[in-house]
Amino acid sequence: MKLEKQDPQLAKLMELEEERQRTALEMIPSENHSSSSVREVLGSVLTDKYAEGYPKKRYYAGLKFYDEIETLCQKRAKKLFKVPYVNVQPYSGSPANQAVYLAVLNASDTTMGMSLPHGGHLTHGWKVNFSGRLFNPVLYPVDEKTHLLDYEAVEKLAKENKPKLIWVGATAYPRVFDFKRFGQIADSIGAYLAADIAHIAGLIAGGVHPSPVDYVHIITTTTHKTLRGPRGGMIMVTEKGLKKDPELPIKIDRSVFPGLQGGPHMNQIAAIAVCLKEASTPSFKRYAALIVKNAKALAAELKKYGFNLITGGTDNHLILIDLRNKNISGKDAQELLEEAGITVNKNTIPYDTASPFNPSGIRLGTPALTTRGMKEKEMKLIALWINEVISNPKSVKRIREQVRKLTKKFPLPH
Ligand code: DSN
Repeated sequence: MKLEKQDPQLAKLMELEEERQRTALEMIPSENHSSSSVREVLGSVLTDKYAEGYPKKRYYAGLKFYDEIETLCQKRAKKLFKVPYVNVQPYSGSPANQAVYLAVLNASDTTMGMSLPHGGHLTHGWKVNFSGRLFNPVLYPVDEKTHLLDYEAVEKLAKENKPKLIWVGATAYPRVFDFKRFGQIADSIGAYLAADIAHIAGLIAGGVHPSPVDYVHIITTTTHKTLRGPRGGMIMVTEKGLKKDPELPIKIDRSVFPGLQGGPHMNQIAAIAVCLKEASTPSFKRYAALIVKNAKALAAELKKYGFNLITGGTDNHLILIDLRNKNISGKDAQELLEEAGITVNKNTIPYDTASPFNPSGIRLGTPALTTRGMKEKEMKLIALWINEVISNPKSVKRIREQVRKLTKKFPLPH
C-alpha cells in the first residue's frame, strides 16, 4: 500500500521535509543530497535481511547475494582509497571510531585527539563521550592567534604523554591536514595513528585534499558527508598499518562484530557500494574540485562584508565564522538564517568564552549547494544574503523569497 494511504500523517511530514529541502539552501558542511540510485537501494528489498558475520562466515542463511554485495562494496572502497583492508559494517562514524578504540586499546589507555571546541570530534576524547570517560585523553589545541594546528604543540604533548593512539581529523577545521607530520610524530613514540576523514572523504576521493594513506595506520570515515552516500561508516587499514600490526584487520573485524554491533545494515552497505562507484567517476572529481572552488569564492565574498573567518579562509568545504564583531551570537544567527531559508549551524570557535549552546560562531559549507549545481555566481549572491540577514534582521522575509526563487533553478538530484 502506498505510504500516503497507509500512514498519511507520516507521508505529510515527509512531504513537508522534501519541500523544506527543495526550497532552502543546505549549508551545514557535514550534509549533502544523495543520488536517486543511493536512495533506491536504501529503500529496497535489501532492508529486510539479517547478515551477522562477514562474507562466507555468516550466522544466518539466505545470504548468497549479500556476500557478493558486501564484497563488492569492500572492493570499491579499497580501490578508491588505495587500502588493502576495509570494514564497511559500522553504522556510522562514531561506531567506526568506537571499534578502533576497542581494537587497539585497553580501558584507561592514553589517547590524543584535537579538542572538540577547537574543531575536533566528540569521539576523539571529549569528556562526556565514551572516549573521554573510558580512556585517558590528552587534547591538542589550535594556535591561539592563527587558529591553525600547532604541530609543535602536538609533538610536545605526544612526547610528554606517550599516547597509544593519536587521532588526526576534525569537524570544524577549514584547512588541509599535514598527515605526514602527524605520521612522524606518531612514529617517534610508536603510537597508532588514525585519520578520521569523515568531513573530507569526498575531497580525498576527488583528489582535492591530500590522502593520509601513506602516513597513518587506520582511516575511519562516514559515507554521507562530502562522499555523498547513505549515512554509514567505514574503517580502513593502510599498508603502513599492516606493517605495524598484521593483526589489525582481524582486530577491527572482531571489534565491529561481535564486539560492538549485531547485524549489519545490508541496504546501507549496498548503498555505500553505489556511492563508491559514483565517487570513482571523473564527474565526481569535478564535483569535489567545485566544492572547494565554491567554498573559496564564498569565503572571499564574506570577507568583503567584514566577516571574520577563522584562519582567514578555507582550503576545503567549510568555513567557520567568528561573529563577535557582528554583535550577534551563533544561535541567533543560525535562527535568523534558517528563517531566511539558509541552513547553517551554530558552532564554537577556538578559545570561545561563550557557552556551546550559544557559541560565538557559525559553521557553513558548500557540499550540498555544489551537488545542486551552484557555482561562484550563486556563492556571491548567498554571501550578500547572509550579510543582509545578519546586519538587518528585517530583511529576512525578502531574502526568504529570493532564496525560494534561486532554488527553483537548482533542483535536488532526485
Ligand atoms: N556531526 C558531524 C558534523 O556535523 O560535523 C560530525 O560527526
